[in-house]
Amino acid sequence: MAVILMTGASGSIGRMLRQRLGQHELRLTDVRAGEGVEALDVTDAAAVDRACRGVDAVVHLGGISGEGPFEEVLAVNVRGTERILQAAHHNGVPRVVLASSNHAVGLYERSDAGPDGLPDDVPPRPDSYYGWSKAAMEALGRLYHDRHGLHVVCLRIGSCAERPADPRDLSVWLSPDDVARLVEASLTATGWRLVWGVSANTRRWWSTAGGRAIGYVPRDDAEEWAAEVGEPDPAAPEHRLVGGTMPTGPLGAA
Ligand code: 15L
Repeated sequence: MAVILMTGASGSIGRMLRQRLGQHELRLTDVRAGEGVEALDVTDAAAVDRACRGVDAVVHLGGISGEGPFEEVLAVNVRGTERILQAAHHNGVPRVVLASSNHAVGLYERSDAGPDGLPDDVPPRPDSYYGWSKAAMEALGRLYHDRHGLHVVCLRIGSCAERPADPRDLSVWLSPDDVARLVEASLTATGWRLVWGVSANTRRWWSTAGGRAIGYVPRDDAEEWAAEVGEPDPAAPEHRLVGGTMPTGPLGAA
């Protein structure tokens, strides 16, 4: 059991994790207070520092979760993550799990994947300002690992939802139970790591190596919903590209 500070606890992934990480003492925070959730603006360095006192790990989910104006993703995602890492270091918190995203590398294509799938640690190739902010968060995590020895696991999350919603999800879905398994595994991992956040989907084309290395064993498979979501169009860019439709949307549009 660990004392875990969770940011973004009222978001969709936060809600999934709250129900599934009950064996830990969770300190739930979000930009707005809610039931059992304290208000924490991740860009407020003093408040973040106070929130990090006496915790064993931070699960940092808070931030802008889709494309937005550059200044906004810079302020919230990048500066907010710097505040978290700084406060973790200052308070002797050994471990931070960062919610990165497939959009940090959204412009890779299926043809870039080798026989073992697209590696977890392919260099950044963002598909949007949002994806760029996630790549910057990963780099900040590396800085804090290299300079201060923090263990930082950056999760390159696919499409995390209760159920697959469209044909792309047949490959990139991350189920609620698997995201909990992934975070649980990340809470004992060491070093600085990039790990795909994806379930055991039959049509997965992203490597399983990074997850295996930290003991993440996904169990769910989007294939169960294949008939409902329909078949992908193999010629469509969203089928070819890691980032789905985000790489073809306008830069900076909320
Ligand atoms: C993400 O990182 C976003 O937060 C989410 O809104 C989806 O766009 C997801 O990736 C995805 O790629 O489906």
